[in-house]
Amino acid sequence: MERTFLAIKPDGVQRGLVSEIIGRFETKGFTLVGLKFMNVSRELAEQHYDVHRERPFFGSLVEFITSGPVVAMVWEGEGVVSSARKIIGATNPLTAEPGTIRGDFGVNIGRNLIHGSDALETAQREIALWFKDEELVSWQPHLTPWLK
Ligand code: 3AN
Repeated sequence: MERTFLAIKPDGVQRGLVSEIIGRFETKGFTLVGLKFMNVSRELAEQHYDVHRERPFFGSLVEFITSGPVVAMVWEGEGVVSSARKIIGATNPLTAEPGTIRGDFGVNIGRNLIHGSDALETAQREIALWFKDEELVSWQPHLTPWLK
């Protein structure tokens, strides 16, 4: 089953949006398989954002993600990688559609509340980077017939 990596960034935590954000994936019908509340080391941040190493905002990106605790998560479900990206909304919260997390709560591209893997291969890389195998819980939710 497909899995994706999501992280509520320090601004989402500071603004008290943890339950609101988690709720969007839970009520959609995706399955939570990994969750931890943690501070991010500079090393992990730099590895996570490695593709942006040459971008002018790389330094501030690493600074920001290491500035306070984050909620790191793995979610499972059919098509979860692209669906989660839709639920999250466009990178710039000012152009993100209302109804998306960034569209509803964000105003600043550098403070866009949540990270979501952008493709299946990225998801696999990020899950392996942030979680040990034994931190992931495989389980079958007792879904109502409507979600099967
Ligand atoms: P997304 O998070 O939507 O996948 P990416 O992967 O293009 O967006 O960028 C990673 C992160 O870098 C974004 N979440 C955002 O915090 C930051 N970022 C992207 N573009 C800019 C920018 N022009 N200025 C500042 N920060 C940016």
